[in-house]
Order: sequence, then structure tokens, then C-alpha cells
Amino acid sequence: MNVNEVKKLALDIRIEALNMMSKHGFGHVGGSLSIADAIAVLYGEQMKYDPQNPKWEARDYLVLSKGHCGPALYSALAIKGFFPREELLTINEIGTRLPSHADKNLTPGIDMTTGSLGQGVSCALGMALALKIQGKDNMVYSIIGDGEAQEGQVWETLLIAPNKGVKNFIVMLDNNKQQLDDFVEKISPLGDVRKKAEDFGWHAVTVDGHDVEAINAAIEECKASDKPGFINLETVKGKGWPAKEGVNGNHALRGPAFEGVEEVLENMRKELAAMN
Ligand SMILES: Cc1ncc(C[n+]2csc(CCOP(=O)(O)OP(=O)(O)O)c2C)c(N)n1
Ligand SMILES: [Mg+2]
Repeated sequence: MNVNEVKKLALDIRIEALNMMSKHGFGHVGGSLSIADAIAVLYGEQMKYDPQNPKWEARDYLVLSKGHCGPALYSALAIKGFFPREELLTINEIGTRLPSHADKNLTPGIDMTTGSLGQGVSCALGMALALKIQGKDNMVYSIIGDGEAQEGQVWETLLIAPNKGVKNFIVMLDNNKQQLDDFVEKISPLGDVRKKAEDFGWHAVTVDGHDVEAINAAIEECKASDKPGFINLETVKGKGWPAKEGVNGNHALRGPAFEGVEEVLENMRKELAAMN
């Protein structure tokens, strides 16, 4: 893996996501920033896709089960050429192809409509199972949130996938410790979630979710296993915007809450230029 390229992609994703949300005046900032590194590994290294042919049969699939973080995924898709970068600034506007939550009927490169927490990951299991039954080896990835893991449907997926032998399926948990308006630990702690997944029959690993090399190695390890993979990404909600990292109120920002974003973007752009 070209580590510098993937790190650049992660930073570019953060820049584009913050830029579109702040210009629009609303967006799920915290959870979009916490998955930027995982998305960069997927689109910068691991996934097979063709921006000119988003429905390419041999592609790998990503179901962003925490669909409210569409901005991070849209950024990766635009950077990789699925649609023009300028289109990112249409987010959430009337007639846009980029609603705040992922929509497979609107956006090139989006394979499942998500936003109702819990449902995406179970659709992803169905997709992985269908591919397996057809004897295909496409990978299906799904990213879930730690607050999302309070949905019973997530646990049905965790229970069923190993029994169906879908080794082409990798679930990544964005374990950023925060949900909509408080800390997961305070509302409904997940406990040792890696161990829980392992006990259910997954090949389960925990990694630093902001270390692209570690994320990539975890995916490789899961792919080499004959079980479905579960990657517990230890992340920080709001990662990359220091004033918003790990603090309450970083879930969705509106209007004045974006104060300070220009300075953050400027610093990120300088950092990106220095990496070239
Ligand atoms: C079924 C359902 N219930 C409630 C919501 C509203 N909602 C959107 S994001 C969110 C919090 C999700 O927390 P988490 O999964 O930890 O996401 P992240 O930290 O990545 O933002 C909630 C409750 C929803 N989208 N779907
Ligand atoms: Mg969370």
C-alpha cells in the first residue's frame, strides 16, 4: 500500500466533507470525520470499483450503515471520479444527487440506501450472501456506528453472518464512543465488543481507526480468514477538527456551530500540500 497516498486521501476526504457541510450550513460532522481513514483505506487501497461504470459486476460493495455520514463517502467518490468534485457543494439542496443520507437511487457509486440505523448492515449481509450463493468473490463491506449498535437488527446480523459462512463480508465498527447527544458509555455501553463478535463466530480484531496501515492490515487479515470479518475501529468522533474531537455537541453542526471551520480547513489544506 502507498501509505502516503492513502493518508492524503483521508485528509482530502476530511477537507471536502467539512467544506461541503460548512458551506451548506448543516451536516453530521463528528461521524463523518471519524470514518475518513477507514473510507480512505477502502477507496484508496482495498476496494475494486470503476468510477466510469459504478455498477460494474466485479466491483466490491460498501454499505454505509451509519448513512448520516454520507459526506465522507461522497467526498471519496468525487475524489475518485464517480462525479465532479464541484457537485459536492450541492449537498442537501433541492434536486441534488447528494442527500445528507446515502441513497442508492440518486448517487453514482452508492449501493444501498441507508440512514435508518441498523438496516444497512443487515442489507449488506443479504448482499454478501447473494454473492456467495452465486459463487462470486466480490467483497461486501459495511460501516456501522457504536450508537447504531443499540439497534437489535445489528445483533441479528452479527449472529447470523458466521452461520451463513459469508467470508466475503467485513463489518467495520466506528467505535467513536459517542452517539447523537451523549457518550455511548453513559447510555448503553458496548462492553468488549470485539470479544462479543468473536464469540458469535467472527474473525474479530481491534485497531486504531485512524492508522491507515493498521486498518489495511486488519482487512487483509479478515480476508485471509474463512470467517466473516469484524473490525472494531477505535476512533475519535470529530477527528481532525481539534475543538470538536470527543466533545459533546459534535454530532451534527448547524450555522454558527461551524465557527472556526475556515481556520481548520486552511490548516488541513496546508498539511495536504506539504504531503505532495
Ligand atoms: C433507526 C434510527 N433511529 C434514530 C436515528 C437518528 N440518529 C441519527 S444518527 C444517530 C446517532 C448514531 O450514533 P452512532 O451510530 O454512534 O453514529 P456516529 O457516532 O458515527 O455519528 C441517531 C440516533 C436514525 N437515523 N435511525
Ligand atoms: Mg458513534
